[in-house]
Amino acid sequence: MEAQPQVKQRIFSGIQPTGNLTLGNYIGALRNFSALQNEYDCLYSIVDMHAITVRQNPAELRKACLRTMAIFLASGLDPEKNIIYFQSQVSQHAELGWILNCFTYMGELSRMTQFKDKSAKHADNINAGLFTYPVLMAADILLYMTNLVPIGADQKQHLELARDIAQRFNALYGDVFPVPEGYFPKVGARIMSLQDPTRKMSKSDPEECYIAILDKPDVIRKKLRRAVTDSDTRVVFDPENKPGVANLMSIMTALSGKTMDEVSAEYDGKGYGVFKDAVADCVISVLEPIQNEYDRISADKAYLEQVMVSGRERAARIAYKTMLKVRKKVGLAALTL
Ligand code: ATP
Ligand code: LTN
Repeated sequence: MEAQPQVKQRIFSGIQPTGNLTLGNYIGALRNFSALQNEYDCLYSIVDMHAITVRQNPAELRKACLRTMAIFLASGLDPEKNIIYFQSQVSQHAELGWILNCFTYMGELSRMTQFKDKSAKHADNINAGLFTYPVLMAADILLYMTNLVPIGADQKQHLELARDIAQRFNALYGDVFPVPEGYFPKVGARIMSLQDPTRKMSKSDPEECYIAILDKPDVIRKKLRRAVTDSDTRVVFDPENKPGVANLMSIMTALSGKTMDEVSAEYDGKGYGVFKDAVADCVISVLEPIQNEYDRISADKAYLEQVMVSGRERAARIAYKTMLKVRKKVGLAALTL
């Protein structure tokens, strides 16, 4: 008998088109996206519906969506191998999101730390979407029968909830959804702010706190020179007592492939100035080629449009199939006669 071709496992991940993508997004998520593209069947989405849980300028949001897609492509994602698309253009995300809302408890959502952080940050707009955000994320993942989700450490709690929802749904209706696993980078799952290394680097924080993927070399160098360290001079990995230095070491380790011990042996005793410049060299050598690709790709609007349309169509085909199944299980009216 002929051997059956092995069906590839499915990957889904999303990034919000809010502000400028950072080095944290790159190391925590984007870099893994392209590393996994050959072995898995991948969907990578620009999750614009998640972005509107915080008030956005409409013209800016539209631009940020295209910019994010161009960064996906510039970082090495092949649009033939992967499905790259805008979340809001596949309406089944919202449809499944609603259904899963009915299988999620208020108590579970109130425990989400991102909700607590974001509602403290946007106290004037604590809307219901911000509260149910993790349910839409669960819908994103389950809509494609996803097995693996590459994310940074800050999304672990949301993924756990998606797993709980999948298990709850399966317990009621039979094995509908695979229970998705997280895929976290070994180093750099949580890159910290350059100005407050006890908090995660976030693209919605002030400029000097993060390195943007599109920051020019002189800006990168300046931001790293000003990064908060400590009054000691040792280059050793001690996240508790030396969070600033530990963060810079993580960045270098993640990008260069060197171990913490190698980085320490090379720079300990040379002073923070020399070490920071070496980190800058390393970051620039990774980001500069991406920036060049970005300039080329973002000038080609017709190409971006083509990727957008093809991604949307391919994603929608899978989403439609899942919804036929889910609607049937839950008892909603069939879509076809
Ligand atoms: P915002 O600041 O607007 O909340 P964000 O950068 O935290 O944005 P996303 O754009 O949605 O959030 O993040 C996309 C991916 O990047 C997620 O997988 C997230 O875990 C990862 N990520 C975000 N920040 C970091 C970081 N500092 N270190 C590692 N991974 C990160
Ligand atoms: N919640 C994530 C972005 C996100 C996502 C997803 C990640 C939305 N849907 C599905 C992985 C899978 C964030 O805020 N970083």
